[in-house]
This record gives sequence, C-alpha cells and structure tokens, in this order.
Amino acid sequence: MQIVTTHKNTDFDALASVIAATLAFPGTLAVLPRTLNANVKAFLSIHKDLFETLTAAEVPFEKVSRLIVVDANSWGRLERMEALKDRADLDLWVIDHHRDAGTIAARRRIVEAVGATTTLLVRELRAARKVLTPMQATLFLAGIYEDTGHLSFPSTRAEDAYAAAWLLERRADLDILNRFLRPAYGERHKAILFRMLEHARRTRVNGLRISIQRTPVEGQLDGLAVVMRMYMEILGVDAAFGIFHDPAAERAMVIGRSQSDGLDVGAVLRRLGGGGHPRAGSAHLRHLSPEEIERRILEIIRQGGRGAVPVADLMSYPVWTVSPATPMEEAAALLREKGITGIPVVDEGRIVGMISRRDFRKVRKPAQLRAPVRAFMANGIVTVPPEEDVQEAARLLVKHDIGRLPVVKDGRILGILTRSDVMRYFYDLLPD
Ligand SMILES: [Mn+2]
Repeated sequence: MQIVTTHKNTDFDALASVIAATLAFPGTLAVLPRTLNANVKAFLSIHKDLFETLTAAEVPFEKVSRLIVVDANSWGRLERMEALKDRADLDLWVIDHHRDAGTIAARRRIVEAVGATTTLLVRELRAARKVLTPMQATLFLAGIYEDTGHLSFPSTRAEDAYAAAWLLERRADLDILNRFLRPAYGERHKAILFRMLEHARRTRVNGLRISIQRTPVEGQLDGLAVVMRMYMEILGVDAAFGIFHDPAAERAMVIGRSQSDGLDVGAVLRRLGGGGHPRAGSAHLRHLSPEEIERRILEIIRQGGRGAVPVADLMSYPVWTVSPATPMEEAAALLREKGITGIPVVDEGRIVGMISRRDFRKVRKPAQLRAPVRAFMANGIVTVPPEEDVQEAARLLVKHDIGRLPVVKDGRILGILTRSDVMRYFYDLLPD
C-alpha cells in the first residue's frame, strides 16, 4: 500500500499536491490531516465527493510500504505519521519546494525552489500524459496561485507560469478558483483589524519599516493572514508581524507578511519554528509571552536582515566636482566627457549644490553657458552617510524625485549613489 500526505493546516498547494500525486502515481491513497485551512475546508465541503481521501486514523500503517510526503519536509508538520518514522523498510519520498533541509530523510527527493509544490507534480502529470478533468485542473491551479500570489511573489519561477498555462488549457475555472481563494473575512476579522490599526506602531530595523502587533485573540480563528496583509498595506510598511495570542491557552500564532525584497519573513519565522516564503510565513508558539516573541522577532531581523546593504557598497566613485563659479559650459563638458548625469557643486570642501543634465534645460540663450553653475544648480542637496542602507536611499530618491545622492562623511564626499546603482542592486545585477 502506498499513501501520500501533507502538512497540517493544509492549504491549496498542499491539497492540490496530494490529489495530483494520486494521479501521477497510480495506486496511491490520499491521506489528509484533520486540520485544513479555512479556504480548503470551504472548498472540500462542496467538492469532497470528487476526491477520495482518508484520515490518518483510517490507515492500516502496518500495510504501508511507501509514503509520499508533499509540500512538507519535516515529520513535525505531518499528522500522526509517527508509526512510520522509524521503519527501515519504508520507501519514503519527499516532493517539496521549501528551501530548508527538513527532517525527513527520503530515498527519493523531488525538491526544487519553485513557487508551488503543485508545479513539481504538474511536471509529473505532463510527463505521464495524464488527462485532467476541469475540476482537477482548477484545484491544481488554485494550489499554484495561492503559493505564488497569482504568479506575483518573487519566489515564482517560469515553470510555475508554464504549469498554470497548461492547467488553463485543461479548462481550469477561474470563477470557481477565485471564489475559494478569496479568503474568509468577517466581523471578527474587521474588529481585529480596527484594533490593530488603533494600536499601530512602526519601527525601523536595518532600514526597513516594520510593524509588530500583539493582539489577543480568544480561541480558534482562521483567516488572520488576510487581516495581516490588509494591515501591512494600510500602514504602508515593508513588513508586518502579527502576534495573535490566546491568553487563556498560553499559545500564540505569529503571521508575517512582507512587501519588500529586503526581508524574507519565511526565513524569520523558520527561526521561530514555523515556516513560509519570502513574502508570507507563520509560526505557532507555546509558553512564550507576546512581548518575548516580539523581542525575538526583532532580534532575528537585526541579525540577518538582507536590507542591511550599505550604500558605500554600491556607490560610484571617484566623484568629480565643480565649484559654484565654474561656468556652465565647463560643467557640460565634464558631464559629457565622464558620461555622468550630475556633478556635485563644492565650495571650500562643502557640498552646496548639484548640477545635472536636467538643469541645462533651463539654459535658454548661448550666453548663459558662460554663467556660473551657481545660477542654475539645485540647492538643498539631500545626502546620505556611507552606512545608510540601500532601501532607505531608494526611498529618498523617490521622495525627493532626484537622480543621485552624494554619500558624505564628516562633510567630505566619498561617492555618489545614482538611480542606476540602486536599480542594479534591486535587479540583482551586481557583479559577484
Ligand atoms: Mn506550498
């Protein structure tokens, strides 16, 4: 007997992967945990008859010769599979897209950092030339869309999009999919969101704007991830963490959401025993006060935030400068010769302005080219210290609508951070 199972609090990627595995590897029985997330629960309440599934309690474990684990890689996330854990004769497979090593030592591993585990199973289905029903295609597409944020999360790979296209060709139904992917948001969620907004606080860590919220929630409540996402967007922070604690039960659920490449919330929450992806993650914690959880989250971000790239690592140098008395035509020649778009104007070692190609548009008559740059330069120059991080520098460029930031230490210009320096960083075009 061979079975396939997945993680507790099963989401669409997990459910889709389980069902796809039963098709890709005929003779495999689907075993689902009893805890399903709210969307999947709603979906199965209507579609249950289409999919044959068992619970762990119904499995005669002594007859199981092969266990396929999908969308998970650690024993702790599975439900009631302890009976199989130490069986030497068990043929164990893991099919997963999580980046951490996990605790399951599988004989066969299909583990790749694609956006959704379902994508890896679609690959198997295509190779086996399986015919799908529109309903199966819809479920599998829901799995891919959920984990890739409709193909928009940075974790999305080209193969996720190819798999999605293949499923649309097999008549995946976007109406049905949107109905079930639309998460439950009710009165309780609204009340929690209002409370969180009332108590909203922002902090800066490694140049990132972060908000951490401690919110008491009694009993079980699904769908808090949606609340977190709205909270993050309304506050306009780079990342937000919600610590939803049940005072009576001494347990807390932490949900993290990020909208910046500068912080991988999945990595942060893995350090707390949870998991997730760069933009979304969660962790369940027991016997830790909300204050202590907040302290640990901040500590982890401080230690490892990728947002801590200082502008000194990215800036261009050496820097050419002109004095306020330099004629415009000389400045123009320098811009042309050096192939740059702006030059700081320096007076007695102090930066007093910036003359850029844009300023030459103000020149109307040829005679003005003999005028000093002082007459045309931009004043009130925004500068950054060398240890400022690139996220903050990028914000300054946008906020002041400028193309470059002089990097200044003790009044001396060390370099210039241009818009293209920042772009090279964000598009990962930096030389290694
Ligand atoms: Mn997944």
